[in-house]
Amino acid sequence: MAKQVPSTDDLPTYKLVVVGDGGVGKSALTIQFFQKLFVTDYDPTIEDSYIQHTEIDGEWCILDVLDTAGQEEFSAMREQYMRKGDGFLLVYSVTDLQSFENVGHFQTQILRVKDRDQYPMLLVANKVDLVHLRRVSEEQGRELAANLKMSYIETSAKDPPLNVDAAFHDLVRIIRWVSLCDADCLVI
Ligand SMILES: Nc1nc2c(ncn2[C@@H]2O[C@H](COP(=O)(O)OP(=O)(O)O)[C@@H](O)[C@H]2O)c(=O)[nH]1
Ligand SMILES: [Mg+2]
Repeated sequence: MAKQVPSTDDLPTYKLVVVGDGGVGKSALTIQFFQKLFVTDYDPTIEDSYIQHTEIDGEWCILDVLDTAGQEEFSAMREQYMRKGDGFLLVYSVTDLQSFENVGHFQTQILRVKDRDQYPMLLVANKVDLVHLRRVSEEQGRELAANLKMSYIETSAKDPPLNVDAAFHDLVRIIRWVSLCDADCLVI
């Protein structure tokens, strides 16, 4: 029997923001999560948000996700989401060393906007299916995550997807966890 979705009014909403260099797979991950399909030629300039009711660890919630696009040009939508974001997926591609090296800039930007020294974030190493093109190892990824004091997950947005739901769900778990204590428990 289909599960009953509780009325929207009662549900907590989590605003999640997907950031990272162009081409790392932000849109592919977001669309794989929301629409269960792998996109190969999604317009890199499109910045859009998606909403879904979902059940995570037995608790229903509303996920409101912004798939960001473009680094330089001003985007009012992104500014607003950054400010209101409850958690951030920091995505790089394991095939693109530069995107890995740029992760720190995104974290700095978020912490500046939030005026905090910790915030719910998850480091996402995407495109792990491209084994022969891999330039950033799991060890390097985990080391960076430890340095930036965040959790780490390896994903592939390509079919069959790997850890795509897990990435979004883990971020919600981190947000819930932090809201139960305070930001101090982010220090691993
Ligand atoms: N093989 C593989 N390709 C991916 C993966 N994620 C994204 N891509 C491809 O990488 C390119 C850029 O992805 P896109 O989601 O548009 O990147 P964005 O600019 O960060 O939104 C597209 O051709 C995607 O199909 C992945 O996990 N594996
Ligand atoms: Mg995109």
